[in-house]
Amino acid sequence: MKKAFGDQGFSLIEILISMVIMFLVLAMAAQFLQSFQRSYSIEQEVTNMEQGLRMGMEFLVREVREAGNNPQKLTMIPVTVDPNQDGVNNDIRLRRDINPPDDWTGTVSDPYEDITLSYDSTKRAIMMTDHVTGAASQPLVEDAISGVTFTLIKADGTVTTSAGQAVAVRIQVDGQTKVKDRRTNHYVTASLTSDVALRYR
Ligand SMILES: [Ca+2]
Ligand SMILES: [Ca+2]
Repeated sequence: MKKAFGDQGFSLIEILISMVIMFLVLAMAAQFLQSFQRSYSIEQEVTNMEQGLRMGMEFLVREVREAGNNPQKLTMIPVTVDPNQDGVNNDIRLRRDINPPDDWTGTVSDPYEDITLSYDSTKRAIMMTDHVTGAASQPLVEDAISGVTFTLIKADGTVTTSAGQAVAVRIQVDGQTKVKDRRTNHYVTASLTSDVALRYR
């Protein structure tokens, strides 16, 4: 008399079904791990981008705050927005007397006293050019910034193009992740804005 399969162990069908279930569980686990990894890598990208934004903004605020520092009443134009005059306000020229000694001709002539800060879309970075030393532009905060805008602000809070009327420089720094969030198929973006009072006013 033939014994039922159930009495002596697993039937072929049972083994097949349990293999299929095991396979499904493994596949689900793999999928979960993969999506976790994806979200982790975009989180890391967002953190990097936000750090770059903060560093870029801190740097720009520090530099703009020094504009017009002028203890010896030298002749200088402290702030010029769009110094390359291409109509895009992603560059600013700053003059300040911050390093001794000063020459008697009344110019800002020491390193870092006459600089242009500008946005480079190729490097996705802020560049600094020192007009005194003639040193080549140096990229700062590379690969995190997607745009920089400088705007002159009047005492009543409105925008002006006249440096003579400006009491502050509004700095906007935009950031964008290097890769897209695969869940949304979009880059993650963020912006910071800061008004820096001009000290020569
Ligand atoms: Ca420009
Ligand atoms: Ca000086």
